[in-house]
Amino acid sequence: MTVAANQVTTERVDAPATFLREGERLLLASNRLPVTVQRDEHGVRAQMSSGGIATGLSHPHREGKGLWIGWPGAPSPDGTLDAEVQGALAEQGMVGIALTPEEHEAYYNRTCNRVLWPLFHYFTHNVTFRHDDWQVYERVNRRFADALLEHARPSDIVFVHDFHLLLVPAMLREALPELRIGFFLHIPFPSSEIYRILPTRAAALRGMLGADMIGFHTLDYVRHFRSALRRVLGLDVRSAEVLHEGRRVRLLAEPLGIVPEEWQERGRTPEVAAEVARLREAAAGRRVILGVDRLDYTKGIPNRLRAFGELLRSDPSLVDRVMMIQVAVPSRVEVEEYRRLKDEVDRIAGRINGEFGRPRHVPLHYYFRSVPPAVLGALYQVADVALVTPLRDGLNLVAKEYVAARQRDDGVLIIGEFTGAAWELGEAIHVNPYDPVAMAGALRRALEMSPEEQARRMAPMRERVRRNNVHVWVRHCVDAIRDAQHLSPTPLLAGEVRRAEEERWRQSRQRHLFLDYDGTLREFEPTPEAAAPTPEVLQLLNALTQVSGVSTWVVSGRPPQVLEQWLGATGCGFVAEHGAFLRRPGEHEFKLMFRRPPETWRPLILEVMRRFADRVPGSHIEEKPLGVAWHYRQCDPVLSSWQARELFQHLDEFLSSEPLEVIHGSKVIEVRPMGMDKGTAVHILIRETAQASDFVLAAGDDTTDEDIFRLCGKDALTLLVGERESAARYRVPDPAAMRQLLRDWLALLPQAQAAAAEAGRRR
Ligand code: GDG
Repeated sequence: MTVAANQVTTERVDAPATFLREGERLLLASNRLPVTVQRDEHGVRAQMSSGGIATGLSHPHREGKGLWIGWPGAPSPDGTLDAEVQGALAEQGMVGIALTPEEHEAYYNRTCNRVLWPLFHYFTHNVTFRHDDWQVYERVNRRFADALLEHARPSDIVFVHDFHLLLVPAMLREALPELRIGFFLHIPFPSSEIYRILPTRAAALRGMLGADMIGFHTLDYVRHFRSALRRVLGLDVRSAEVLHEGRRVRLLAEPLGIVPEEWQERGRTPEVAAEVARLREAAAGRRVILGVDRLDYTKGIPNRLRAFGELLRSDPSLVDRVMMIQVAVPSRVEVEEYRRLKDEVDRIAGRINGEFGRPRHVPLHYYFRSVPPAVLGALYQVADVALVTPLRDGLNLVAKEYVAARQRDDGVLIIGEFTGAAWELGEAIHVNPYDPVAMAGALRRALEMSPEEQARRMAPMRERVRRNNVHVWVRHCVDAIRDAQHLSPTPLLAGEVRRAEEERWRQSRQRHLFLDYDGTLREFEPTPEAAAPTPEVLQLLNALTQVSGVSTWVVSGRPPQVLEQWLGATGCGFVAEHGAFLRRPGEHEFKLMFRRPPETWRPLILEVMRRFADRVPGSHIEEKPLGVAWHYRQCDPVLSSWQARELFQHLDEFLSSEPLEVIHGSKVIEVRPMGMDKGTAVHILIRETAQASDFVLAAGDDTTDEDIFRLCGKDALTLLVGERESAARYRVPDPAAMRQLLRDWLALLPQAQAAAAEAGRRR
């Protein structure tokens, strides 16, 4: 992960102009293209549209020499875009996606704007979910993925954006496993408590995990995303990386930047200068407070206007000295909540002007429309105070633009605490947007602030916005996409390597198999007792033990009597209870490999474990001949892993002076005598047969199997079953794949072939 947003300033330098390497192109995908296609008597025209993503990605698009795939803004009744429209878009490096009016309604208006947008912004009461709408959402995501696949070259970097396209990364990954894919969420990722409300929560997370890099604006969103992965998918995410389906997914906290020079330079054009003069004249010496937003309920416009009313009420003399300009850009006007919001804002604005207006002075100038860039630039310059107080906002570019557009170190930024950009803009006045009195207080403070204090606050923010610009942002994202692919975890045993190992196996004379049981030969079950061997497992072990030249050992943490009862008849050798007991092939007794240590510790450990078992429903204690284990599979993943860490720490400290050790295995915390581990046992067995054995295969899924991987010699084929950080050389996905591999390899041996033929003749 990159460093926290508020720590980055001193580390960054201006990015070079380009972030791509030889032969690479950037393929962008977002719901909306940054243009709206319009048809008039002169033909088809593509006109720039405003909004956060359009602002953020236009520069990387121009630099990226690639394509931008998205919806051009007008529904297509027949679900296609004509050649003229695609032609106009192609001229600008864009590809249009067609949406029928019905799709636009179900995918965009309902699923995006009435489920994902409100939910991710904590407006749960605005959420209305319908499964059939989600199917349309899926279908439209598929269309985006197909369009990307149609244009993608292997050397491209595909960068998918925002909550409209959550499923696209996994769709791309499935079709082109090697493709380099990034995903960026521009809105907040909410606390997992809120996220869990989404009925399709697992599918959406899996969709995002198709990417090599998932980017967010703040560390808080990364934290929330990680706990959603733990809680919803049960994934074990301990760092800024997630292992998923054999790949490493990087999680990045990287706030989007702007192009600050554009705002600086725009401020110096004659057009903006004229606009500034006009606005100053209209203000007639009054101080100007500015708000600029899409008219969206997340932006907190009613609260902000009420705070302005509160300010005037608290000090009526201000009426002659200040004015407020609020630009509210029409947005999502087809959605009911947005229409209601407009009515509410109209009413509040009317009330304020009714109460405080004078014949030649209107205190609140409220514009329900978009303004041209030159006017926006002028507004940023004229404003003495920018009031950016969304109730919840992923980042907020307006705050950064205000800072970038200042021509000197003056002006005051007031920013809401629930705005992602507040992290980076630490010198602004921070307010709780739900508290009108605090907001009015912040306004008063801003209006009274000395020029020295303004400069002290504004100068570092201007510098930071200049440095953390969009070029740096895109470079960090693209680097993280590339890096993730280089850091591939333990590779799958496949292709050439598998064929070479197969050959080595076939050519050997003495082969030794050391196989863990739970999670390796047999799938996990909710309780340990339920994981008895299936006929398939028994058949496989029987077949292995009947072939000469193969010696098969089951190496398990299970106590001897369980292995005896379940697998005793197969004729395998056994290492039980993590190396404490041994039974060689053909023997009937388990031998203790250690002198049994005194057991004085047992009642105490049991008491501690019982306390934890009480706290975590579904967990239970297993007493073994030499050790004790606390199992927490099938428990609430968040509560149980938190309690497990606590128990581990507790026991670790408690046992530091005892000849015991505590291990954290797969959903189990276990206390066992020191020095008793699977690796040591296997090491002894390998040493005994060193002369005779020319092929060693060790397979396991758990952290306790790592000891085997480390101690069974560099020539051994070590196999991790599943995925996580491991010392194993290769991995197979799951126990079924492990069994299949053993069956396949068995079939390669002449004795097994002869036995199969014999069996066939007898039938
Ligand atoms: C999403 C997230 C995140 C606004 N009015 C006019 C106008 N604008 C431009 C601004 C700014 C952009 O639109 C608005 O960006 P925001 O960041 O404030 O908001 P969202 O559209 O909600 O964007 C947000 C963003 O994605 C990027 O990741 O920051 O949190 O919600 O650039 O300048 N432009 C013109 N006329 C206007 O009237 N020309």
